Amino acid sequence: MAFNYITAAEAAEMIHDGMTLGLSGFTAPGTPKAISVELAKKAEREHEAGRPFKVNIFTGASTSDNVDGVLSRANAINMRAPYQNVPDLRKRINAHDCHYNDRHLSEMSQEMRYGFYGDIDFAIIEAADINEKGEIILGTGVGNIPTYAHMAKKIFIELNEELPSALHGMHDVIMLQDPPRRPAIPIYVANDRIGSPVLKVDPNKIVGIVRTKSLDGVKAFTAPDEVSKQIGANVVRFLVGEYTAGRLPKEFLPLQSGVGNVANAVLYDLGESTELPNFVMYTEVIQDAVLELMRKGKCTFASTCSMTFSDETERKLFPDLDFFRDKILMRPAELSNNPEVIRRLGVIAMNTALEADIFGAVNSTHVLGTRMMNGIGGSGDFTRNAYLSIFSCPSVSKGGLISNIVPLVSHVDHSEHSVDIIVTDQGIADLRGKDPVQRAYEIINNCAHPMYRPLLLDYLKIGKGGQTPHVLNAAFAFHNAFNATGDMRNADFSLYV
Ligand code: 0RQ
Repeated sequence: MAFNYITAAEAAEMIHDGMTLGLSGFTAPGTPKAISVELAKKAEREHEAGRPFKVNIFTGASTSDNVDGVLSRANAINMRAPYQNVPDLRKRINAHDCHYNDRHLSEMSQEMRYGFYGDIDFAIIEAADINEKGEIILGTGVGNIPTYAHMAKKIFIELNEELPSALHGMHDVIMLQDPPRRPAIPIYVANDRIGSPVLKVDPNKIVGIVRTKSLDGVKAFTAPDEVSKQIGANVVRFLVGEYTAGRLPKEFLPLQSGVGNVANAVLYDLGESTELPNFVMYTEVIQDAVLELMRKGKCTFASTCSMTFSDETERKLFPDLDFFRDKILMRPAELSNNPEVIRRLGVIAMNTALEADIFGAVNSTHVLGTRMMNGIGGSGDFTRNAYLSIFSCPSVSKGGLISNIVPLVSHVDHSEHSVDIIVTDQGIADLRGKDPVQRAYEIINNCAHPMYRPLLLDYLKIGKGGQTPHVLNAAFAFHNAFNATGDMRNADFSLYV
């Protein structure tokens, strides 16, 4: 069938106040880039005319400034899920201008199908190619688009000329069946393929194709700072210790790694390690470091939801896809982050904390307990189901004014029941097989910054017993001191006990 080629502005005109949009992609890669920009302009015009205009936006994970940035500056987002990381949207969320539903990424598709969020008016899909049967070669990220496309009443395609059709064969597209009829997921090794290389949609639902031409806009990593390097070295030291002690199988286990500079530094260090064997990844994002590890042969395969590469790396990758086609498989989030598969494969999960407490609970999302940073993302999907769950963070933030090891986390994303190892620039705390007080000494002595250790030990001393000896009215003394004086070192337990 002949498709209708339209402009992004024409597409935006078809989207009305209160509608729900489901977008392809996961992080910036794979996320549509043009219609949302025109939609933001439309929202501004509508607001100037005194009319309400907001839409609900569902994605795979975070997007880019072209979606969350422009739309939140235009105050055009009503409901947003399941993850974001854009400063302007963060401001809207914390000001309650936007309802943010921070969800486990593996659950978003199924919850959408279960009807928890209502209908989808438009799916917007970034594509490398499409044929008249509605078979789409997706871009560099998948996210939840199989479900959104299936449920959407109408579909827009953004056909991005920067994306080579040689991406064909790098996707494993599937929509899982829902309970009570979901069969076992037949992934027994990371590179078992169970879906289709293309996303099939009903061509009659496609109301317009918008031509675009732009890379994903991910910035290149800066060289890791000293603290990130130290954390990376400590994670690798821990893994080497486990491997040589025989607590990891000879062929090693698949790795999951979060995003950011620390995650990138860890992967570089893994690549340098001569004591660890070659490895595969079962993860949700792969960053620049992974491509280099693949060229070296150190990482032999990656199952992921997106290739979160910088533009510089994408430019080098696209002419070389023949080399990478059997080494990278991009899957929907309900598969890349699937608890059943993560548990079966024995994934080693490596994620980042904002703060951890002395008993092993982790806060990944809320700055000082109240302000949303990004969201839980896929960290919970992996942490809860991993063979080994590792969290890392610097021992202090803001030049030492904040200790990232605190008596009690100000918000819990990952409880002590799910966290095995905490790593900071100071060292490694191994929480396995330890009771709460043993864990507290392990964390304080190995992970807390030396300037905070005496204070944390004091907190343990004022405890009056119990399995987890918290002193409830003193448990937030660090956070209260920061709020009152701008420095957690001013925590004074005598004020509370
Ligand atoms: O603030 O930027 O003003 O200096 O928080 O801190 O150390 O640069 O951390 O960029 O690695 O992000 C947990 C947010 C870490 C991220 C988090 C301040 C600090 C700085 C950022 P400045 P860093 P990173 C894969 C899995 C959840 C989702 C997830 C995240 C800023 O990793 O969102 O894991 N994780 N997904 O100064 C107050 C503290 C603080 C603090 C740091 N304790 N209190 N401020 N900061 N610690 C990805 C996906 O799911 C797609």
